[in-house]
Amino acid sequence: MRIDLISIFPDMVQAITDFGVTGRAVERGLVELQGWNPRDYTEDRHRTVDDRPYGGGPGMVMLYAPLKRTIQQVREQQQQQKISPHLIYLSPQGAPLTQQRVRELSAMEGLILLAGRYEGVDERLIESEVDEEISIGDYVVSGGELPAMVLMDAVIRLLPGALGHADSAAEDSFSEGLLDCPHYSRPEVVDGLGVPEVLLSGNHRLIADWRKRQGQSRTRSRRPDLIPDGVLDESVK
Ligand code: 9D3
Repeated sequence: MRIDLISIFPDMVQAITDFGVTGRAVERGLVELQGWNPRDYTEDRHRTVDDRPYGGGPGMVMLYAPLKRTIQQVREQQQQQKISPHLIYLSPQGAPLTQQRVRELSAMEGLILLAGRYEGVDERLIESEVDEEISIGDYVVSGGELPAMVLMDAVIRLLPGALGHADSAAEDSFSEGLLDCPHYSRPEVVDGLGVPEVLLSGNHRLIADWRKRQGQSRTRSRRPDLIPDGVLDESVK
């Protein structure tokens, strides 16, 4: 997969390329990642990427022309690799990102992620170039870069070969979509706090059943919105 990030802070992709699961995926060549700065595609002496909004009001708007030229460069590069990329604008007005959408995006050959700053980008660019607008949730962050990195992380870890065996198995398990069970490790007692007996029993059927019920009851109490009607065992209620 190829992912291009368009941002006035393109170096922020290093959070993805230099660390952890996503860093290893880049090393292994599972994903090719490149940052692009629209400031490099300006044509004025001040390298202007933003201006005041028509109609007045606070804040600035990202200019159409430098973004359009940047997108054209990126599209050219992806086309050289025979890729027709899907262009996503990270925006508070977008549809909230879900694991279902992450799975679909991870099957695509090429993504272009457009991260805005200031109040956002000129609407005409969205109309002519953007395939999809995505938000990461109903809270305000300062720009589209962190949302773009959240999306990249979620997508890249699903690429075949990115995760270790244990993780990929967990991804497929029945518990997908519900909250996880609690986890414990050594020592058996810490500050007088023990470990649930069942986890020390060696009975793997009993342990699997306990974990499933723990996940279900936590989901019921903390995130009832995640539970489709009629899914949980009667006995958990
Ligand atoms: C007048 C209100 N504006 C500023 C408070 C709106 C606004 C503009 C730009 C709010 C946030 C941003 C920058 N955020 C993003 O670009 C963004 C975002 C987010 O803030 N929350 C969740 N998902 C996303 S995706 C992109």
